[in-house]
Amino acid sequence: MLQQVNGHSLGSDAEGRASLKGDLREFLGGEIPLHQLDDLTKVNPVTLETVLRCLQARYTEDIFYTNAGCTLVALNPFKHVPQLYAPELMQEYHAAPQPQKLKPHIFTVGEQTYRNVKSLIEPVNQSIVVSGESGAGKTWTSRCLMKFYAVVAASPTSCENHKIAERIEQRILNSNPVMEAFGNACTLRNSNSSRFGKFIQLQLNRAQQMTGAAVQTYLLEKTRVACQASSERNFHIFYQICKGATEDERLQWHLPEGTAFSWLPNPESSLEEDCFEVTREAMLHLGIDTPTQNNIFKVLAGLLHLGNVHFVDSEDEALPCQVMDDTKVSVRTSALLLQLPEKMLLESMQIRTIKAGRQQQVFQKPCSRAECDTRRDCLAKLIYARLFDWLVSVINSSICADSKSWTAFIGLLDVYGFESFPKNSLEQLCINYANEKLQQHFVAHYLRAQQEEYEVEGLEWSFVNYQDNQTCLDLLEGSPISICSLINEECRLNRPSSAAQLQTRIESTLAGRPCLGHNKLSREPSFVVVHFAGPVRYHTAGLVEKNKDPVPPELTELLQQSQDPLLTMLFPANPEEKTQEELSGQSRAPALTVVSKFKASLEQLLQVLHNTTPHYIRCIKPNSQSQPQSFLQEEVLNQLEACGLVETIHISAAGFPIRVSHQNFMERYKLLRRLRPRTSSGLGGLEPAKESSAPLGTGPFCGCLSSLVSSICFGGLCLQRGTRQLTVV
Ligand code: AD9
Ligand code: MG
Repeated sequence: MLQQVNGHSLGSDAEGRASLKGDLREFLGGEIPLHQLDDLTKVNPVTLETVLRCLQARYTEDIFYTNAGCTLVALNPFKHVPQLYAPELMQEYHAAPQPQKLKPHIFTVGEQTYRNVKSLIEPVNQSIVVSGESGAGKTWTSRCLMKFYAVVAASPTSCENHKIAERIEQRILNSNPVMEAFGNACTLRNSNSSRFGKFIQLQLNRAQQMTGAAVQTYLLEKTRVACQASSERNFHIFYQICKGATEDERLQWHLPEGTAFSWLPNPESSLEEDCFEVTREAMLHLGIDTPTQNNIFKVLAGLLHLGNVHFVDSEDEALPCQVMDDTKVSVRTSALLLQLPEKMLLESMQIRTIKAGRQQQVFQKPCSRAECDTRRDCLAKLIYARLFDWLVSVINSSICADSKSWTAFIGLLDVYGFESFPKNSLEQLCINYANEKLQQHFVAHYLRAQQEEYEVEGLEWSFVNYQDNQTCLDLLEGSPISICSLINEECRLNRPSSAAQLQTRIESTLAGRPCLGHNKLSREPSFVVVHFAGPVRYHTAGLVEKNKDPVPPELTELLQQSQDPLLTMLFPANPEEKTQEELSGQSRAPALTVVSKFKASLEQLLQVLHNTTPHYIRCIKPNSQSQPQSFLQEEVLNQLEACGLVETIHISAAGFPIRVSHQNFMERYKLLRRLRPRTSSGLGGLEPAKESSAPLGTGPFCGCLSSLVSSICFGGLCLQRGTRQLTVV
């Protein structure tokens, strides 16, 4: 099944390049068809156009993976290609003496990463950073890699400390449908878009068997529970419940067929919602029993009814905002499902409690209609976010190995892709900020670090220019003043500021910054950031409030009154430690803002990544309609440009991708030393290279050596750069 592509061997690489001399037209008519070029470093010349044409030629032939030096480019097929992910193929890559000689595949990356863990001294932690824009295939790729490790790193024993005796890797895989049901949703860009970031560490023991895993999540887009952009949807789980519940469950959860819910827009059928059984089964395997599951679904049904509560202005001065008559039943049903006193539920949305003065006297103030809506939405977001965090902790306790049973990990990073919608807010700002940070990690780790290393070692090297996104990060997070600091300051000052004021502040304070785009043609207050992946307009309306993310203390107090077992656990009456939300509602001390918390968790993630050997997979979306067999050049070009793929290829092609230790090198080529008599001038002799050169033939080198060149020459052998000639000196 596999086509043996020998592009990585030294000999064929040299031939490949030789045949590529000249321009692409000559090459196209040459012997190797464009679609057979499995490494973009072999395209000559390397330009956006040639790279694009090569990828397109491969896509047309249903070849979705292509090497680009140190990274793997993954084109989204937008169709099922089961044979591409078959377990036999996984085993084939796993068993291959040199997996890099097989067709480019995510399994090559997976296998190389796996082998990299092993080292003579201590196992080395690895990470695979999967990037790409929304819908490009990051989650799919991560899932496939998890399946790959579940096959190749399977542990021989089943898990004992669990009711269902089963293999740990199966449980790790089961975390995917659960997390996707609760954390993914249909957006304009992707019908299964991850609305949270995820870093999963697959834990390996000394025998390289997977003994557990730990999941870390980032910034769930909880606003989606109560507010969905037009043509978008709520989290999948809500649709799954409504479609998949049995008659009996419908009765229990007050979900008669055909009920319309405000928070369940676009209820027309989609594939994701057919998965209720899969979600339930996976939850069961993770240790969430059926009664607990039913409790979760009942609470979620309670949220749907809460969303149907609508308020209207009234003449009553004491209570100027009342529940719309025909939605009173929704208050009742919601209170019933959440096991809350109905009156208290209603009052917590309609009346604000203010504590003032030294004695903290309590005053009550009726809320406006807008405030009632905000408090209703806040209640739903609060419950959903706690539920999601709790699920993650349950998953972790079910899959995490104890610290003695693992020695290294392979981290898989799947964060939401770069986003630019007609309207962008704080969520997109955070998402795109995360993507900027990851791009910088790539730039710093690969593009900059490599070139600096060559310079330090005095190797002949002409610096390849690349797009450094530091200026954009300075604009977003730099000190002392940046977009984040200005938004945070507005929160801290706690003053009423309009959307227009925030726009003016950002534009005047940060005027002249290169990445602050021109803000023309906008009727609504906004600002533009020129990201590495393109300009994005952020609307300032509601930005400060979202960043504060205040939780009125009455709402937490209300939930502490619930008789529901799940809510009692999520909102304990006497929490040992006050949570951030509770603090932000009660104290005058400035609470951590959403941006600050996100920034801190991102720093932590980058620190972890920094301490691993990274591998990169760039997912590319061939068209924005999610159609198979459609490769839209303009759209792909933008993505190639945004991720600096051409620069990456240039550096990989011209650089020294292979590092071989002196010891290994000598071990392998010591035979050749006998070709010449040993000179008397020290170890191996350091005379200038002679004419007589021994061709290296096929070997593991696809380029040349860098940091070890001096030691190689010192050993008496010199591998000349670019010539593939081993010279005996
Ligand atoms: V987002 O940033 O979470 O919005 P992702 O994660 O990059 O996005 P995702 O993995 O969800 O995108 O892929 C989008 C869709 O493309 C999937 O739901 C699949 O229908 C489709 N896809 C992606 N990769 C493959 C593949 N290798 N084979 C088949 C694929 N279909
Ligand atoms: Mg995703």
